[in-house]
Amino acid sequence: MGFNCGIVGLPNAGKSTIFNALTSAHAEVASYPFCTINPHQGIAPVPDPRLTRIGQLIRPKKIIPTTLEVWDIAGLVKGASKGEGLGNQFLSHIRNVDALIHVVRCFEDENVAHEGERIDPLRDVEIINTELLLSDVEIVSRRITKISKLAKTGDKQAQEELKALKKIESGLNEGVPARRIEGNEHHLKELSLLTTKPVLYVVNVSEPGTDRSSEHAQSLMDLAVQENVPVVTISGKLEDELQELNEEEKQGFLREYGFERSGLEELIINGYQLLKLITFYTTVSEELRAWTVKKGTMAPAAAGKIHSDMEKGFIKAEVINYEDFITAGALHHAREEGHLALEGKVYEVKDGDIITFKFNV
Ligand SMILES: Nc1nc2c(ncn2[C@@H]2O[C@H](COP(=O)(O)OP(=O)(O)OP(=O)(O)O)[C@@H](O)[C@H]2O)c(=O)[nH]1
Ligand SMILES: [Mg+2]
Repeated sequence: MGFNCGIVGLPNAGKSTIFNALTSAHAEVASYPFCTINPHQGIAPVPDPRLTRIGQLIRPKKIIPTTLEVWDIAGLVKGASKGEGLGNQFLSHIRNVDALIHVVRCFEDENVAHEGERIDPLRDVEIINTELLLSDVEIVSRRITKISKLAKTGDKQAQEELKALKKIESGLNEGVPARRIEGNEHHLKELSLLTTKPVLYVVNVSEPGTDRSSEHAQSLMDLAVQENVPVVTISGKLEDELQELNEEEKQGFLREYGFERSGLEELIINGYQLLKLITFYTTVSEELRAWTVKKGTMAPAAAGKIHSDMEKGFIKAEVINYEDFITAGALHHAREEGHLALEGKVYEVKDGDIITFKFNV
């Protein structure tokens, strides 16, 4: 099971461009709205300097990064939740993702159509957020109708759920996303509401200094702070072009612009934090590999990521922390220096652990 992000935003916000850059899959990009009709699914490798560093020290035959799954869907328009545009169908595509990447257009380009007279990121964000809320209201009210009948028969559990749902419904109607309505977690779980999902705003700007992008972007940053939503600024077009370059050219280019890493890397790293994900590493038969688990995952479940047999037959985990490994400079040195810990079934995997699992088959 991979971790999933769904990209939402207005038509021509640059969703497919960013999706392409992320996945280097080539979804159709065009300057007319609704270019994307079917959702596209892609795999984004997670850039990971630690993986590179470990690789330099142990020189494996193969290095395999961990990945995020990304879904690119068609642009939403006002009324999407009621079936307007290509509508509700697209919202249903992202019901099951783990998090939302909300792309907001800040670049100016007279050849690319957009909502309204001018570029206005605050208006755009509000349109999308309203559609997500309305779509959730519909789901909640459907559930309310269903559960009301049960509640009338005197079913205590149904009555309690009904009370919680009504609270959620009125919150949504006032514009409060479900993720900010507290104390209803177990009632929310089954509904897969869109506004319970963690969200990240991606401000799609033009190349540095070419238009009023940065002014537009600032208004969005302010909103993001107010809403407590993480935000990443990237130039979709630039990032997509960067993908055409080899690693060396890319680094040179970034240095020239004074960036430490690409906006795309920034986006993925933030996505990771947003999803509360951590990375652990395995080195088996000359293959160094990074794996992703949710923070709080126990060693057997982490082994199960690799193979279900390894979870079933789990005996122990031999763990060397990344920092200790780097200090020691080699796995056997780390072992000799006493940095290898033997951990059992109740060990919670830590970010950066280098693990060898022992298991029965
Ligand atoms: N100038 C400029 N143009 C961009 C940028 N990002 C995307 N575009 C252009 O905007 C147009 C629309 O981009 P898409 O990525 O197809 O937009 P979308 O959000 O997927 O649109 P729909 O699928 O119709 O919802 C294309 O012509 C892109 O080349 C950018 O950062 N700067
Ligand atoms: Mg598209």
